[in-house]
Amino acid sequence: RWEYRVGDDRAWAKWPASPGSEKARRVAESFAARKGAAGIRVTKRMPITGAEKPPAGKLVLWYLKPAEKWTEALPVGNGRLGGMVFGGLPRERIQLNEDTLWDGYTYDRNNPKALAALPRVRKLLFEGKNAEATRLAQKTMLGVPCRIKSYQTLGDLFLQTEGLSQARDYRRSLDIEKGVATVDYRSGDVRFRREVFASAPDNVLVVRIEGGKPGRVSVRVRLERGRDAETVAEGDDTLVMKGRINCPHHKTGQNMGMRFEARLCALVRGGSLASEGKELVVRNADSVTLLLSAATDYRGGEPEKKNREVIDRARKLSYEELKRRHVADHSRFMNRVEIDLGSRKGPPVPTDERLGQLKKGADDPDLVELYFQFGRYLLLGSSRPGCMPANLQGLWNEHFQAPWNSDYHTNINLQMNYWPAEVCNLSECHLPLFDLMESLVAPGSKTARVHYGARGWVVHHLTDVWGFTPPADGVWGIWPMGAAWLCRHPYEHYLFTGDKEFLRRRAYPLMKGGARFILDFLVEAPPGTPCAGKLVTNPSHSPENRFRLPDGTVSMFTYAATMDLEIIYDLFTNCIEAIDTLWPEGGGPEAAFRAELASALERLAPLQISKKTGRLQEWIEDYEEPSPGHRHMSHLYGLHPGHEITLRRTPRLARAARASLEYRLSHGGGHTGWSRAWIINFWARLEEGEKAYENVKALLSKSTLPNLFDNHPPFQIDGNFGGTAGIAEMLLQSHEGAIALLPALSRAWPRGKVSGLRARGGWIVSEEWNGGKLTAATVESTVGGVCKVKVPAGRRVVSVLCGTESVPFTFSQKEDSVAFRTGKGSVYRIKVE
Ligand code: FUC
Repeated sequence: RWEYRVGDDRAWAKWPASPGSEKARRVAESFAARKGAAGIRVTKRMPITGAEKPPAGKLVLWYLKPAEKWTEALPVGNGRLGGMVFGGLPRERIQLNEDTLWDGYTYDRNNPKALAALPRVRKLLFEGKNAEATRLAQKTMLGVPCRIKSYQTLGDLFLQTEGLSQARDYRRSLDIEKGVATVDYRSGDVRFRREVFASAPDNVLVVRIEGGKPGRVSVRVRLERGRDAETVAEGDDTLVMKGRINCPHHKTGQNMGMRFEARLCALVRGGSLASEGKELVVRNADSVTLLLSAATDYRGGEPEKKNREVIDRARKLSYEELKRRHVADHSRFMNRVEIDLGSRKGPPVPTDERLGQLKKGADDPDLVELYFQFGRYLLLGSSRPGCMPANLQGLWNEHFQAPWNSDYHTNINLQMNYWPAEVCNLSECHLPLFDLMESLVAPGSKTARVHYGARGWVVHHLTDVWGFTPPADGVWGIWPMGAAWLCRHPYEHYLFTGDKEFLRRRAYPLMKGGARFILDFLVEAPPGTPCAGKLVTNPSHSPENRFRLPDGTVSMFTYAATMDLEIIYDLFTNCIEAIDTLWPEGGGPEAAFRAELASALERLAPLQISKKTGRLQEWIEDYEEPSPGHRHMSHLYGLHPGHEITLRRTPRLARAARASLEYRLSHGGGHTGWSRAWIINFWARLEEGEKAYENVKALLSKSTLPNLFDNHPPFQIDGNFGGTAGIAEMLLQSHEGAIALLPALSRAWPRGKVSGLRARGGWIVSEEWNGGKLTAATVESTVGGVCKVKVPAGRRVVSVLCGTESVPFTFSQKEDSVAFRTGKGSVYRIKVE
């Protein structure tokens, strides 16, 4: 079958045609003209037939044809170096990323006009003159300039297999337990296998091509980038792609762009290896191993030197050794959590087909397990200690100008990326976020000072790797709550690990700076406003949503949006708890600060329940909502990720939150991946297993791409992470002072087990259930202390055993939980009936 293809490797369109078909050519040409694409290629697509057998292993994504689109390719990543493997024949494309490779540079983007305008903007907002306030704020309060630059692709590795005209028994797969992508096929009498992985222990991307018979591997290797880079061969076994992002200084025009380099070295067994122009050519080898290292000068140093060192070290190891080291390291993380949702062993079906069946309504617990573990895989792949945190696309991005710059959005997206980190037992993967936060303290303190005359540090609705902290994009960017929200992350890290040293050295200083800013930012609501005399935020937004004022005009800009109040409640109560933990004797050096927080908390404007609708109000005034199905559900922050609103402690608020959620959903809420994922978490917190599950299914069927990437659209990784966290939240919660076992189990998973999830307080938990009922659980105590456990309604704890010894426990009616003492390192088995 022939087809016309237009464009380059990133953007193309195709038309089926017999060669010479004039009509198809004309369509293609006009498309090319419209897109300004480089030209028309007539490509012969090779006949490929799929394999009959599935790959071995349970945690495997697999497919019977190569990826055509990037969103069908399979991701590998070691936290900083990523690849998207297409599995193409005769040409393989592996799109590459290095996690620091960004356009842009650091410079002061604060707006010197902001502070002088602040009192006037505040007054206008309190007076209900929102349009005027918006105009003034737009002129004075945005960063200069207010747009940031993009995270970029590193380029592509192409492998052109020589002498191949057809393939049988084709299968490509990604084993997420091992972290290896594989392409298998047969040609003639030979079986071929390609393996790709990104090794963390050896810091390289590894590609291996093997022929089942000696001398059958012939391939041309290229390394390319569409911009700002040159590739040269070095000797006969190495390609070096070197470049510098073209980024002119905003005043002088001098290039400030980052320097980068990728170095690829080929090792062959048998046959020959030579460089021809910009390619390496492997002929008649038994096998070839490619090692690729990439680096930038983002953290200083010479990319060339770093790459040379990495490659020199890696090439001393055999392929088998590299793979063994990688698999051991990778699976050590993956195997911490096992999940079985009562999978039915049906006929083995490729992943894209399974997704298709689910879209038609099928239940597929196996696919949910795979999706859950894939979320963990993606976090491990995009956020290893010492690397950049997972951005909007994690690590994987093929663009020079990515959607939303593939940046760090801090009004839901970056935070959602880290929701699974602790509960899903990848606590280390949380660390890059704290590094980023610490790097934002200095610039964020300057923005706090220049824009608000405040102490502490602030981040608005997005940031980048260059320390961007002022308001971005438009008036909706004047949302100074990013840092305050982020601060719950290091505190959660402490709660889950019990690591007091971390709390003292890293979490608390970040939290204190975040709270310091808020204390200075809060103002008293003037007479005539609801909650007059109370402390409120101003200016304020409920992220990206709008409301209708009594005069009929629509605005986004306001004061005291509900989410602000919830974030502040969360941050201040966490700070107070942290102080009480670190300085139990009255707050020690932090006593005065503690008192300030406590008094501000008391004066903070309360959450409002609408008298008209019974819903939790999104704004302090009961405005009409022009977008009732808006994707953001910011006012439910107190339900999740916060815990200001819970079923037992604040039943009235919980009912109101539920009413808001139902209203959103009945108007089309959840239409983006992350929004849908958030809804799973809300329902889980409301202990509504069926509703949570409906949304798991909706996430998979409406917002999931063939490679299981989340689809905003376009691809955005937050939905993957939020979905994984939501599934965990259905199975285990710990935000109310006790470990809640199976709080929101769905009937779709009548029997199953999960092990290795973590709970606040330093517990590692496993659960088993049958007939929809919890049967047993174990709790491993990693820090000691009293363990409180809550079982689902209708179940009762009959015994707690440590080894063979029975452990005394008490039952508290009030807390509806049992409590027992634990010793650090011991495992407790809880029997339930
Ligand atoms: C927020 C959302 C958008 C998108 C963007 C990256 O601003 O409102 O839906 O996810 O982040």
